[in-house]
Amino acid sequence: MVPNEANYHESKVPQYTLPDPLITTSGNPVSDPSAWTQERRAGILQLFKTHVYGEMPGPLSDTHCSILEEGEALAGRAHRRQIRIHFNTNGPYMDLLLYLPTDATAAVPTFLGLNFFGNHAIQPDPEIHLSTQWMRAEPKNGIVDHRATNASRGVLASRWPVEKILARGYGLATAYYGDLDPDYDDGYQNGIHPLFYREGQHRPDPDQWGAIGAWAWGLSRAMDYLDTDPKTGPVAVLGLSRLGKTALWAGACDERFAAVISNESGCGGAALSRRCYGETLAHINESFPHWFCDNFRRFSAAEDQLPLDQHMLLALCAPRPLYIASAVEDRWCDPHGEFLAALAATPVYHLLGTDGLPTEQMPEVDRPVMGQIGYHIRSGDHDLTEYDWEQYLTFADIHLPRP
Ligand code: GTR
Repeated sequence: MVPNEANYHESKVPQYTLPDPLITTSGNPVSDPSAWTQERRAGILQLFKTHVYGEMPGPLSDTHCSILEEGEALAGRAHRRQIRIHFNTNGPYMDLLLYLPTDATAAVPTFLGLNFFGNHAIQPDPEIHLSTQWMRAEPKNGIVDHRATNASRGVLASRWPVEKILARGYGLATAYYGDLDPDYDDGYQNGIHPLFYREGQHRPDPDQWGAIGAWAWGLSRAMDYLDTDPKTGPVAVLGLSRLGKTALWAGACDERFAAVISNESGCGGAALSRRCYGETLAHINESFPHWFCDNFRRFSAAEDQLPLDQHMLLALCAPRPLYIASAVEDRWCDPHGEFLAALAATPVYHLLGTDGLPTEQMPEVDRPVMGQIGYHIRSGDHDLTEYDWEQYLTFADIHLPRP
């Protein structure tokens, strides 16, 4: 099926009714926090597993870590550590790059996010190991024949203002998403999926994880490591675009993440699917058949049949701090649909005793709002910018506890 052209007119958004996160599938109201925590939350999580991102396995029992390198960085202002997380004895691994401020006297809250082109792409720091595993199938950013070269060192530095993050007293941890699963439709042969196939299985079942599930699984393995490190405090998980979808899914599945930040995650992320504005399920399933579980394809051009919508994914983060960021020119991601999803998740935040999104009106461009849910729509296009980071740092100052 060839998807229709994207709709960019509010007047052409179809009439829709969102499923109510506070009414169970059997029609009962969820009226107290324990009914949410003990029942409804698990029910919604299961809906997302079955229909959207797929079931995700737990950690492997023989996962172990080795320190690849450790030293001073950024003229002595940072302590850098590179950790190789081996998922099993001889199989694939993920390299975690961690920067901590050297002047910290106690554990520091830390941002964790996957990156697009390898750890070495986030900083021109020559000590960072060149990612050697599969690269995005794009002949740019110093990638030749799907392999990183030295020409890709620091190419994504604008998205990772390490000095600013450290100067504000935070740590930063990142890993390359291709270490977990290469971002193309390879029938799930080259990433971590085969580690979990039962005998005779060659691809995930229709309700089992796709690439987003695998990337989110990797974020939880990074969290396993950070949990063991006395120098890192609460962890905020964040990501841009497909990695923003991933951050939301990781935050929903793994409540150890103390805060969740979605930077322009759009369709299949923070944006409401039923609005069919910008990218639709038909577009995304056609272009990226490997991102979601196979069951999700049943909802291409049938959004109203979904037993959920993306506001319920945001509600799975409640009552933890959640930040949703859009950009005004990034209409493909449906900024208004991202805002409306945050608003529609707010009743769950209220039930759990927090304010959620502190406004019902879509804020002006470059005017962030910060309650337990934060939101901004900044000027410019699809990207993770210093402006975005400044809001996340302020949001973290408000919400992430320090000892
Ligand atoms: C686009 C895709 C979006 C978004 C983006 C990205 O092509 O349609 O859903 O995820 O890629 O990840 O950069």
